[in-house]
Amino acid sequence: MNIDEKLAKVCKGFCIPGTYISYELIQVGNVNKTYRVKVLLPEGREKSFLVQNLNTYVFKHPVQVMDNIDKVTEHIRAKHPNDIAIHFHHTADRKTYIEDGDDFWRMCNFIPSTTFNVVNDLNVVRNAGRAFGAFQMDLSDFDSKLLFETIPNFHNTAKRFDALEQTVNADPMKMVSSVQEELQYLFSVREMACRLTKLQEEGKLPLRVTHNDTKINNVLFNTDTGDAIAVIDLDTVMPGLVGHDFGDAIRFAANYTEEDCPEIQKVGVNMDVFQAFTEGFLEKTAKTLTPMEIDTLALSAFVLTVELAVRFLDDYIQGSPYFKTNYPEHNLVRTRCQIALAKDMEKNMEKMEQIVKNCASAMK
Ligand code: GN1
Ligand code: MG
Repeated sequence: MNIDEKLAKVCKGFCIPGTYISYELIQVGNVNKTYRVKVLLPEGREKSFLVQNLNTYVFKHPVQVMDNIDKVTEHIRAKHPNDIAIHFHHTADRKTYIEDGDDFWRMCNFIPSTTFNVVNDLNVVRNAGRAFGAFQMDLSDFDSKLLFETIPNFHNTAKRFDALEQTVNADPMKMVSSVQEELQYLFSVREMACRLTKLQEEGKLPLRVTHNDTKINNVLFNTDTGDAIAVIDLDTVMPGLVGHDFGDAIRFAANYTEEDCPEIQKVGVNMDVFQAFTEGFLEKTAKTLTPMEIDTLALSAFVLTVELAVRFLDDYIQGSPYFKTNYPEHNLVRTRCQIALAKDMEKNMEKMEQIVKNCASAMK
């Protein structure tokens, strides 16, 4: 079956009235495949939907992913019944997914909006901070025991380092000798990068329900006003630390470049973006966070950047089975970009800490 036939079958399976017309591949996201699908409705109008093929190499239990999303979106919807939100279509037997051979499909409404891979508009950045902060606060009364851990130890930085060590020892593609410099840097910052994991294990940082994949392109913005419309990509909503969301968002949004920029001399933390995101995020969360959570926010940006470098490099050494790549060295380029960013964060750590402190006291 070709992709048009598959997508037409998916539309039918989700009981969409009308006929499938065409699709457009959406080039966002490093694991799942996303299509914007056009359907001709019976009344003659065209309508877009979003169809996704979930990556089951990454998500070993995709039904659990959908179950989590259902519960979380219902919880949020109950608090904001009038907000625009993602909702998934159901099959005739009320499932939010279709399993067809190796394919795992889901389908939701298409929300006209703008997304960003790089942002310079500080208003947009502040709104992204507010959106992720509000998302976490909306889930502060959600019982985390109801959630499956869709990817165990997802942000356990120490385990990510252990995994890299194992891959290096196995060296399945004989690539380790070519990445010595990268390995050397990463292992030199291992202790600092594992501080969040350690504090969590010592019970010094509370577990919350977190998004865990807070790239700014996971926020949909109103094209005219720059206001955030919705937080999307709830595949990894799980118990986690506030710093996982804050840190990953900074890693992505506050970098001058995209996360796979090959020109590493351009990579670095944009402190204005750091400040704007922090203002928005703390506006929503400062009153709830513990002093230790606030004190470790700046560190978390470094931690998440190193963690991603470790994951990209681990995947590269294995021949890139996990992340989607556009060319063979893609994961190496991503690794180098994250390392350059981590180095710049080390240099700016005191400034970042000061900004967090100032914003937190202003918001309390
Ligand atoms: C993956 O698929 P996407 O782009 O939402 C990854 C994140 C990484 C990100 C790096 C489940 O997210 O953890 O931060 O790539 N998601 C998963 O771009 O591994
Ligand atoms: Mg994701």
